Amino acid sequence: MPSMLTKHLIAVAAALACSTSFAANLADKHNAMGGCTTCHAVANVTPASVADDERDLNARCTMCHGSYEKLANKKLRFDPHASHLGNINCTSCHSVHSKPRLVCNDCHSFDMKMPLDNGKRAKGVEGKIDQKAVEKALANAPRETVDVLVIGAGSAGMNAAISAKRAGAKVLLLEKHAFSGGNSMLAAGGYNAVGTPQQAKKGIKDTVDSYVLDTLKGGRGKNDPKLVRILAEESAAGVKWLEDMGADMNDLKRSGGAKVDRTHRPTGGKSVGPHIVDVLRAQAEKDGVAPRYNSRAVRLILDKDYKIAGAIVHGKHSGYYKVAAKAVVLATGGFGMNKDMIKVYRPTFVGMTSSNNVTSTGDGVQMALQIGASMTDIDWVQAHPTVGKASRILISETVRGVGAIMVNNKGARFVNELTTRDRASDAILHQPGRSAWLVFDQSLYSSAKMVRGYGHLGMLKKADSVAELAKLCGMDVKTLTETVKRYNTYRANGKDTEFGRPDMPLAVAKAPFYAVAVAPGIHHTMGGVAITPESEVLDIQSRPIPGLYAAGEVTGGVHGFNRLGGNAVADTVVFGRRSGERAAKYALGK
Ligand code: MEZ
Repeated sequence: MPSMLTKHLIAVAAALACSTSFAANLADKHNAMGGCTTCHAVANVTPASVADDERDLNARCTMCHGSYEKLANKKLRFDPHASHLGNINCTSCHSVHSKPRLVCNDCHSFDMKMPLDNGKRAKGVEGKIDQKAVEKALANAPRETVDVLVIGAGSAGMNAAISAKRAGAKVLLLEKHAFSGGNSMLAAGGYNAVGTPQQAKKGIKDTVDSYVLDTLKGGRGKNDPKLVRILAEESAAGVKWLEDMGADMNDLKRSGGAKVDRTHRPTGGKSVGPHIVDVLRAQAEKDGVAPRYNSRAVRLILDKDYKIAGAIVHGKHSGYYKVAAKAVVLATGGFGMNKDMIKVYRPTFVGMTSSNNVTSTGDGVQMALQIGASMTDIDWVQAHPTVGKASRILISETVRGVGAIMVNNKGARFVNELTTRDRASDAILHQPGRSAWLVFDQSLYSSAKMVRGYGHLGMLKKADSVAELAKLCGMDVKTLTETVKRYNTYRANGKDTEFGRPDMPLAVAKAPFYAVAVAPGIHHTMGGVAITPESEVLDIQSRPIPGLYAAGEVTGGVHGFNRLGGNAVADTVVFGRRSGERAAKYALGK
């Protein structure tokens, strides 16, 4: 049975195919209306006359076609103009000079077959680097000069750019993709913080020490304790910083491995990532540090004293050029989507699905390695236990946090659902079929917006009774019925005597009942460039490389062997801010 999403896409594909105006390519159609100047500012278009971020082109698209709001077809179940409202540009999806096709998988990586998908992925993100052109650009004078160059416009990069700008630096923020967000955009669960008004309001007693202890325990004691303490100490200030920009962080829940509720997220259980990425992007625009899209840093430059001097950048239209910078912040994310790096650093995960954004290709690690940076914990890669089995969509830890149980393909529970990710993933991989189901009821479905989102995408099985649900999912009816009954008794008694689940916020009791198939997938690369508490990148002799800073998933040391849910967003905000401030201070000689 095709999923709801697939059915919808088939309808969109049919509409595209029938539309004569889409027959060849959009350029022909636009040409007929007035030539190149319909879309471009000049008649004799050359690559150099098109800005890499395509801002002008996008302004022209909406000038004629109307805003995203106007284009959104409210009658459609899925309309990217509505779901991506303002957070991507027209040219992120529509390439005017080529035949129209559905490009959802260029970014989303739904595992399901897409109609009108020719299998070719956008090249901008991972195209082969032309080393000769890099050498040529290195020999040339810089095309521009800044104080601080920030590479990567996910949460870490945008936080760094905003901080550096506010500290008085001239900043350039680069993003290799056509839109901002990176893996942060996909973060569902929340942001771990201690000592916030949200915790006080709920009467939650928490301390920095407790946060540090949970994080070290989750990381099997392999984390850098100094980095962990900074993460905890500055976590609440990071929440306030986001709130001052307009973020809603008012919902509070518990993530796996935490002793108390300290995971902050938007009201109503909305996903945290897209929300804070929207807030940060708007703030970056306001502060004059909007990301320059379609611009990939490919090489870091050192001067003769082994100090950072800038980077070589590849612009989608402008080609290779040099940016001179006194300081560089690497905020390029992890390498969960780089198959070659996974093969080298975590061979046991070869072939495993991944929840990551297509941008997570390890560029920062590779550029840093090239100039002799030191790596820490580089082979520690986290599998998230619950990636959607028929897609690469992450089923957030929140779903278990707010009450779902996890059963195997027979219908039996097999692990404390709130244990750490490495243990939960390992437990699933020991079950028949190496996969599992999350099972929950209508109360949970109604309480969390993100869960309704999975329903919207057609990922959920739904039935009026537990027995029917078991049949629908191919589980053993008696096993699932008894599992649910036993779990509800544990909840009523306040003690899970079977698996020791510490928190059971909801029973599985109110029809209809739901299930979603899940399996472990590569989620976070804990290792990366080694940094000091000041976010300075270390060389192989553990000395800071002057002028080079890093933050977020490109770094190692914060999370140890296993990252706790909610600590990635905290990491990007705390160390993003820190790296930006420190880089600005260094660049300005303060
Ligand atoms: O921090 C994360 O990776 C997280 C909370 C993910 C999730 O399951 O939602």
